[in-house]
Amino acid sequence: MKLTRRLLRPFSSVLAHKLEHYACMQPSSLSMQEYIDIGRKETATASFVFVRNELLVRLANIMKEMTFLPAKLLSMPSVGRVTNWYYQSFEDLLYFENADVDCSTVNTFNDQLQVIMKRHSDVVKTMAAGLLELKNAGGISMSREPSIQYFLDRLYTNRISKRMLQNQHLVVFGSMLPKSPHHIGYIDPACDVAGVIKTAFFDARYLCDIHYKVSPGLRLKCINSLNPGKMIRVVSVPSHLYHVMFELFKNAMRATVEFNPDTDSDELPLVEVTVVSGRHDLSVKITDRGGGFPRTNLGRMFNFMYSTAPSPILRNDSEPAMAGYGYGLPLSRLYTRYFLGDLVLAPLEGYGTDAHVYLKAIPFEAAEVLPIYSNSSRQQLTTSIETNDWSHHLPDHGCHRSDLRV
Ligand code: W6P
Repeated sequence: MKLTRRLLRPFSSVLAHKLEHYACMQPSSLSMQEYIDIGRKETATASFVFVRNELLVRLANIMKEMTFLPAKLLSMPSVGRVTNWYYQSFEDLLYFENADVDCSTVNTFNDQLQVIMKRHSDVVKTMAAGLLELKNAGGISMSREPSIQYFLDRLYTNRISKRMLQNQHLVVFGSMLPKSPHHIGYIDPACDVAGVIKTAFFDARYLCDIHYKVSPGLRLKCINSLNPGKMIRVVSVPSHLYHVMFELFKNAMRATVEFNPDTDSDELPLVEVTVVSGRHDLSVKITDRGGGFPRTNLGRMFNFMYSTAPSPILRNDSEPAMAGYGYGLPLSRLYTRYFLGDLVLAPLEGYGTDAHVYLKAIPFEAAEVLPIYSNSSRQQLTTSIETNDWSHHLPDHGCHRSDLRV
């Protein structure tokens, strides 16, 4: 059977040894400034040498964590497909480990990177399918669910970081085209934040109009606290910002429309956005009057396992494109946290919701947050927390561990 063969794919002892070797090395976190400097000053061969090693390290670190996932999860067909992609890519990259550092190697390497990027393009979708398979197979002990959330946060952060690295290399030193000539890979050194926000808003509004025939308008306020009156421009990854804002706007619009039935578009309460650039932070507040939600729901809105459930409360299958509450919110928060920003929801139940997005405004400070394989992460993955030592669950835990409070 095809599946069995895949699951039993031979993994040579050489490869196993290399995996241990690279998993012992710590990923190097780069700041936005360092990414820009590499793009501007480095040579293709120097970038190759760095990316070759760093990708192997980042791959090995997360692959090592995968091996400690609950056996039942690992045995799900879709999860097996994902893990095989990782082993395949690790092997593909090892091929370059001792290659001559010259133009021809760099060209072959770049072609291989494109293949790897494509191979991994459906990781999120396929892992989601794997979680659904797990659920349909009777699920897993509640006490192990926090381990899965912990792992998925790290898997997707690791994935965001590798795609950043690969993309930067391929745009600057390969044949991949940037979105605009002044971009350095994914990075826009003078990102027009308000422009990205408006684009995300009108794209979300377009979907909202299709699904509900109505949609709320936008009130956008921009405050450049350092240079009053001047446009806000920061070093940023516009595609990440777009992804986050688009997700938040879909949620805000859906809530606004559903909380105000039989209301024309021009009567719906506006979605209000405030953008403020400070010395350290770029802050965005998105205020909707969509009725908010109870504070106790906060944790589950960022929970991958919970969001996998085709739950009638959170899912409406007749509205796939505006469904919201899928993986959109947890992934968006990972995008913001990846460069040391954050995403926080503050509901006012019965009235509306404030969503805050924070990004680092200083490119030296905007450094990658990367998962590092260690004894501690292995413990998080393998320990089940059965007993809750608090009388009640508090909002924002989102899971069953009492040891998460800081
Ligand atoms: C809601 C639920 C939500 C999630 C994310 C952003 C805004 C909103 N508004 O009611």
